[in-house]
Amino acid sequence: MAQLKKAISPSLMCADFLRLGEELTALEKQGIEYLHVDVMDGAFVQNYTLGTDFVKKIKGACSIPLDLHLMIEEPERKLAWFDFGEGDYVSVHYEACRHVQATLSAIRARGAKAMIALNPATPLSVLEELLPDLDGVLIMTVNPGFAGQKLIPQTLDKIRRLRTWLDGCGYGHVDIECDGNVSFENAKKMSEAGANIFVAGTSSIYAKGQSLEENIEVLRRSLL
Ligand code: S6P
Ligand code: MG
Repeated sequence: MAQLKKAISPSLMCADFLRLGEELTALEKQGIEYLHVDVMDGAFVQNYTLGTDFVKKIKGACSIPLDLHLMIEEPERKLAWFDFGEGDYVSVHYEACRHVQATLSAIRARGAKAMIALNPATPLSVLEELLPDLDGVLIMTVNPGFAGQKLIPQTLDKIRRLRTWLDGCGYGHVDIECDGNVSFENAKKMSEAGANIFVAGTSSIYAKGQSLEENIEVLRRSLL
């Protein structure tokens, strides 16, 4: 079993945009590992969120590596629009991309880590020919498009099967990120199933009633 570091990736679409600077400083102080930036194009998913200028601003304002989640059609034609580089993670959806292998290579060529994101209905078998090109797999544990949804339960077993498969065929170093309803309770189950990067949104660190710092502390504890 691979021993990958457990990392938290706050979903910035859930942040308080009127206090974003303060929140980024708090995340840096808390030793947060990545910043999850959801990019939606109104075509691949039924919503619009953060875009190219936001990515550029965050990159210049903060030392935490980006975790760019591109929920956009034909990401292969649009990678150059985004400001990412060495040490950042970039995920493209298998379902949205016709030239997946070439796209993963293009991400790596910029020094970034290449990830494939899979919708809940997309089987793990689509990864078979891509293993050498992958630094990580993002398992959607809800359907992409919106924060505040409920976990699709069978995705827990999908994480478990993926971890077992990766470890068993010499790809134990490949990260598994989970995205969607990563609550304190679900995070523990996802971690036990073998995920190691946790997208934290309205169900955990941006949950109302407690501070960002308190919520991060509770989330870290549930990942031990
Ligand atoms: C959803 C997006 C996610 C959400 C995150 C929100 O399409 O990719 O990254 O922002 O899932 O978290 P929560 O806890 O509200 O589900
Ligand atoms: Mg996301």
